[in-house]
Amino acid sequence: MMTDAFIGLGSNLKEPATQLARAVSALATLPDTVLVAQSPFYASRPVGPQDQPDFVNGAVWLRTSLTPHQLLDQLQRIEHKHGRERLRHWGPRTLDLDILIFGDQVLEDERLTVPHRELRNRDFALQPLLDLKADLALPDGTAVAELRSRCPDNGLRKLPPADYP
Ligand code: A4P
Ligand code: MG
Repeated sequence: MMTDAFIGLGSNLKEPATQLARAVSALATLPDTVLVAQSPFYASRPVGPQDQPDFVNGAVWLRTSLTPHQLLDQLQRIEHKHGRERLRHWGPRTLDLDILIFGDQVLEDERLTVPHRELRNRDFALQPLLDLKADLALPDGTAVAELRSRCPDNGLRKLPPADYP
C-alpha cells in the first residue's frame, strides 16, 4: 500500500538552500518511494534560540510503501550523509528532515511523533504544505489552511527559484 507522506526540510548552515536542494535529490531516490512534488523554499527567522542564522525551509510530498519507521531511518541516513551537525536542541543545523504528516496515521513512541508535534506552531512547515496541497488536512480532520491562519507569524520570505539549484 502506498501512503502520502509529507516531509519538512530545514537548514541554517553551509548554504542552506543548497543543502535543501541536495536533500530533495536524495529523497527522490529513496527505495519504494516516489517524489510527487517539492514546495518552494522560504527564508524564516529561527524559532527557539535567536543567536543563530535564519533558516531556509521547504517540504516535499512523497508516496511511499515504507513504514513510518523505515522512512525515519532513511531520513536520518540522509541527514548524516549530508554532514548534519546538531549542536543543541533547536539550535543551528546543516540539515533537518522531519516527517510532518504520514497518511492518516497518528503515532507516538520514543522515536516518532506523527503528525510532527510542533507542526501547528510553525508557519515555515505549514506554508510549504499548503503550496504542495491546498486542501491537505491532519488525521483529525483539521485543515492545514486553518492551522496556517492561526499560526504565529515568523516572517516567511519565499526565495526566488534562482536561489536554489
Ligand atoms: N522524532 C520524533 N518525531 C519525529 C518526526 N515526526 N520526524 C525524533 C522526525 N523525527 C522525529 O530530532 C530528535 C528526535 O526526534 C529524532 O531522533 C527522532 O527520533 P532532531 O531533529 O534530531 O533533534 P532536535 O533538533 O534537537 O529537536 P527537534 O524537536 O526535532 O527540533 P525540530 O523540531 O526539528 O526544530 N526555526 C526555523 N525558522 N526553521 C526551522 O526549520 N528548526 C528547528 C529545529 C528550530 N527552529 C527552527 C527550525
Ligand atoms: Mg528534526
